[in-house]
Amino acid sequence: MTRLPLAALLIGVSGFVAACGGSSASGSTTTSTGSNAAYSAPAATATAAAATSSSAHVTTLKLSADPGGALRFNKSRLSAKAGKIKLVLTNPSSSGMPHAIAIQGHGSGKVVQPGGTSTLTTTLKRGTYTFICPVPGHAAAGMKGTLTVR
Ligand SMILES: [Cu+2]
Repeated sequence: MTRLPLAALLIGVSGFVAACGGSSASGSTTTSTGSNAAYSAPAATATAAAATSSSAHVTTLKLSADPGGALRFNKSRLSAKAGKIKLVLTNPSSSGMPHAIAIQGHGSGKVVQPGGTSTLTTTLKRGTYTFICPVPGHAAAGMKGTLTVR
């Protein structure tokens, strides 16, 4: 007695689910393909624009450590638009010592040996920031500069 209603219930439920899923799937495919085109066209455009602009907004700034072994970067000033900023520091193989790139208060790339590249990606608002080499003593010796975010 209990099995029958249960089975019937299960069949009924699965039938329902199938019917629901089937009809809503095909229904929404048909309906919302049409309405999608009209409705989510702006949304899709916005998403596409956001994706494009977010990747376009990643400002990559390249700099390098002094190839002659001095405790300085080859640039003391950098500037970028507000948003996602990627700093790429090349540590020339002739530098003879480890270096890294960091922005005070906004993270640090990893310390890399000569021949390596230290990368830091962060999101910055407008303002003035100090980029440094976080290896102890390097910034104090002059391995730093100013990053202006506009
Ligand atoms: Cu350094």
